[in-house]
Amino acid sequence: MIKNLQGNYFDPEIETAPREDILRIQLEKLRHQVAWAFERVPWYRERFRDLGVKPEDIRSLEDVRLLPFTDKQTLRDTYPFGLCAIPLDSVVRLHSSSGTTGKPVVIGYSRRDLDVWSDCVARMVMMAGVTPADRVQMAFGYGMFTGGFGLHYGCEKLGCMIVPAGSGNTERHLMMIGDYSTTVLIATPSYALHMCEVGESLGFDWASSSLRVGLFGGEPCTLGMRREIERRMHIICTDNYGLTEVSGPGVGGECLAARDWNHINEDHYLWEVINPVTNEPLPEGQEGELVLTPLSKEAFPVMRYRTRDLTRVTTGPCACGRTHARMSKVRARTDDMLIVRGANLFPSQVEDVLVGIQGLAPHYRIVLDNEAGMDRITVMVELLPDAFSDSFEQMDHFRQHVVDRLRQALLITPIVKLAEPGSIERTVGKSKRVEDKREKF
Ligand code: DLL
Repeated sequence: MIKNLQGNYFDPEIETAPREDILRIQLEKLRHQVAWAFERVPWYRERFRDLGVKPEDIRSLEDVRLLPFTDKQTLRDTYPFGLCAIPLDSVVRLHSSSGTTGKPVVIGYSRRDLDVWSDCVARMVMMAGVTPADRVQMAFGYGMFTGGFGLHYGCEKLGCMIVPAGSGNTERHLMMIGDYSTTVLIATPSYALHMCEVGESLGFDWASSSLRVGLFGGEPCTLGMRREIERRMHIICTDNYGLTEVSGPGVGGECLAARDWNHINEDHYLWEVINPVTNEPLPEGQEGELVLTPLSKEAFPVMRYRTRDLTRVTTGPCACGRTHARMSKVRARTDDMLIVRGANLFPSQVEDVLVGIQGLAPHYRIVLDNEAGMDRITVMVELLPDAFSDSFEQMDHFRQHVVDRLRQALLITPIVKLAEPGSIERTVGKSKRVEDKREKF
């Protein structure tokens, strides 16, 4: 049941501020951030000099385009503390995101940075319908990953009772839901799905459990996957978005009025959407790469961070009463795009097809390799126990049906392997669904 579409704000004054006020705050803060980074971080001073830009050149929000982009590589090149704008003894926390190669990306936080971060998280938690009366169970890890601590302090700021269980140990999670009557679950959507499955196998009664809201994030969740979790857990699944380089979770979150969008905390993040190839700005509403400039960062100012996440943004009014812009759910990253025999495809397209086929479980892997110099794509997907049959013919017929559905959507013909129930590895954090074993020529 969805109620309280309006009036459920953590910081009503700013969350419902007229747009012209938001834009004015953004410009003030942008100018301050630019001067802050220029004065304190030699890396920015050099880039500004190369581009012939001075802080006083920033006179309007559009002038953000004068500034240099940053990306993961910038943080690797300046690893660990090259972008730090405050004395290291004023840094009170470090987090990092695990890169797949080389050094991680590390970000430091001042005390004020942590305060702003937990405000942002508290807002988006409340947007999802969570109140101080809720009991929140944490299934993110509390390590260098920003998910655990980020959501923990946001929920605590809101006044919830938080159960810091951490990632993994699904049976213990189920026990805690039962024993502590927790009402909110924080997890990646793929782990939530795994919890559904383990719960069902142990006879856990999701329908009468106390859980009512899922705060899920850290990875994409297709509409089909969301419906699946909602149906099996009997909760409302909400999405929230963020990334380590600009703080962590809390960049944006889903309100209960506009379920397919996440409101961006615009007084703390300036967004741009650009064409990822030409780097040119795109008009509002068009899909492109999200570029973020945090506006309140003391310790690690980051300018025009290239998120690689594909989204579109609207500033149109929202029924929840919030005036902050909304970004569409991130379904893919520019670097997720697979090019298979010249065709472009995103893993989320495969997922969309699979979750729409009765008899398949939402657990799959995509493997790419070469055969005789040609790209080959194999989709391994689990069968639901009920769909399993001893008849080879029936199974092959079903497999062919999956191939046909994928071919219609992707315009290439994959190999499909139907896997036994439970045979595809589950993860406690972010799922890894694609394995690219192709030789690079
Ligand atoms: O995943 C921060 C986070 C933690 C957000 C928990 C929400 C909840 P990183 O590990 O640095 O930080 O990964 C950031 O994960 O650029 C997206 O590609 C992806 N991502 C994060 N949230 C979502 C989401 C955290 N809601 C990267 N939907 C981002 C889709 C997401 N992708």
